[in-house]
This record gives sequence, C-alpha cells and structure tokens, in this order.
Amino acid sequence: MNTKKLAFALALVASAGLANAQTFSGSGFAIRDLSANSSTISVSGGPVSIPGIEVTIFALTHTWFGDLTCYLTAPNGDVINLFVRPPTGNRPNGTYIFSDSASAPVSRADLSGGTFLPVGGTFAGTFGGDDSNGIWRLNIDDLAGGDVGSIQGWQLTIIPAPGAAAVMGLGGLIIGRRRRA
Ligand SMILES: [Ca+2]
Repeated sequence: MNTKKLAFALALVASAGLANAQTFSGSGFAIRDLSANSSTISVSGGPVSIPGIEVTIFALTHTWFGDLTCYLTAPNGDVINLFVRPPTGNRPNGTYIFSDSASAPVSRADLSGGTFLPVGGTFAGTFGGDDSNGIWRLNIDDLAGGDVGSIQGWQLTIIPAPGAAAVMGLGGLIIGRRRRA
C-alpha cells in the first residue's frame, strides 16, 4: 500500500471511530437509607458491538461515603462495580466520571469528584463486544443506616475504540506531509 492509500485508510478508520460516540442521559434519584436505588437508560440506535463505555454521575452527595456501593448493569445482565463502600466516613460532593483511561479507583481522598477506574475491572473487559441496545441500570445502594444522599443525574457514553484519536493524528500527519510535497 502506498502512502496515499494508507493515509486514506487511516482517515476512514478515524472518522468511523469518532462517528460512534453517543451519549445517553438518565434521571437523578434520592439515595435512600438502607435501600437499593437505581435509574435506567434505554439505548436504541447504539452499536451492536460495544467499543467502549464511560459513565458520569452528576452531583453525587451523601453524608457517609462508606454506606454506598455503585454498579452498572448492561442490557444482557453483565454487571461492573464502579465503587464499593469507599473506606471513609466523609462526605462526597461532586461529579464522578468512570473511565478505563483513569489511573485509579475512588479512594478515601476523592470527595469532590474526578475521573476514576471502575473498582470491579474495566468497561472494555466487562462489556466489550456486547450489544449496547436495551435497558442499562445504574445502582447506588445504601448498605448502612443513618445517612442518605442523592445524585442529580447520570450519563452513559459509548465511546470509540481506544486508539482512534491516535490513528486520526497519524493519518493527518501523513496527509499534511503529502500536501507540502
Ligand atoms: Ca445510609
């Protein structure tokens, strides 16, 4: 394959990956004491083979972080734990994003939100290749009495395969060099 054909192929791969990013929004809910609490998102028109997933939880507040276990259930029943009873009694108050590209799970210091690895593994390893269409459920269950909280909402983002951005950059570099030639 010559350079021109390679650049074209790379650009196609990059544009196909970027076109697949889709975001779906779910309702907020109260985190009731000693209860299972959840919200669902119905995905349609999504990929039949999931390339990647990210989850955003908006304005998570609670008066005892260690009460909470949070998990995402896919349409086919597969489950991943996002956090499980963080070892702290302190009060979370922030937006929590879960991504395979993060460096660590939620810890006792993470009370104002941020971007974290799911504590139960990776989204790619749990959901990769599954059909994205159907009902997704986010649970934040409260396992100890005395403290409560809420979230304002959540998002499920179906992201392109890891590396799509790097491929796009390489394609652009090759095209740019040819234009200057
Ligand atoms: Ca509680």
